[in-house]
Amino acid sequence: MRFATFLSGLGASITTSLIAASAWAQDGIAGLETVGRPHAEGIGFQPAATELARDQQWLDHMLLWLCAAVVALVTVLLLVVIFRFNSRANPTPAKFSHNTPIEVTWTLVPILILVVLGSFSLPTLFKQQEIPAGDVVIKATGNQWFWSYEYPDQGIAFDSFLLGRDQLEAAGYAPDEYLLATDNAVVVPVNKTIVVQVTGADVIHSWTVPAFAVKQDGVPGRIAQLWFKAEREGVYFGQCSELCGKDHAYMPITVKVVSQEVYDDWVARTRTAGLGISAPVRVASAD
Ligand SMILES: [Cu+2]
Repeated sequence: MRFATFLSGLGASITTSLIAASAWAQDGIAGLETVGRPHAEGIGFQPAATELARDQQWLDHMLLWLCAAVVALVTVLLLVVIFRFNSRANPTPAKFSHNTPIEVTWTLVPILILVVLGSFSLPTLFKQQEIPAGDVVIKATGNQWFWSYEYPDQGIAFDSFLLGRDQLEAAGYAPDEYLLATDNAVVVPVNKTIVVQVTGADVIHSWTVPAFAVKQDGVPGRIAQLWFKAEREGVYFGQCSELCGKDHAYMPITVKVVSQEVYDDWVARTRTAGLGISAPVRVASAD
């Protein structure tokens, strides 16, 4: 059964590559800009493409400054202890064991810090977890080791497999997008609320796209939801982020964010392309 799925996916992959190559030749499209992807030796976040991602990155930077302030304070206190209260500088140490003002202070200040943390992080968390009504609903199922997608309202379903190094160019991806690019891409309209229902077919996987700030475990037997509203057209990459077995590193996620017209065109062509295929997006034809 699984082998059959793999074979059909492989077939779909080859067909898609061929369709992709011909569509690109016809339209001569430069393709979408690649926005959300990791870079070698990068240490920052990927560009924030959703409100959730902007919130998350702002929160991260704020917390970094708060942590830095705490580290600086503790370092200063340690230095004071080391230099002012060593046995040479302070030969007769004080013997008292209680100091109420200090104890009240070191209890209240951490509480205050936690209140500040909570008042900024909880709204961000709730915004992620309160799922709005989706303009487009997609079901993403993690399998060992690929993702399958269904657009129940559009009658679309396909599997999404890793592209081999030799397949990247024909599908319009750069050579260093190996391990990120898939044969069948998820396509969504820009500035629309997308709800993704995530589950797993065998073990736990995780559907993650860093530039959208979404990460949701797909647990067999359960449906979890995530949402995002991408504000910028382009290609975004993600990867399965829950260790799921031998080929965990080989089940990436490719999302193409396009205009509503290009999306509608894609839906129409994907429906006629037959089961198991995500048609290539035609960006130039809509411009
Ligand atoms: Cu995995």
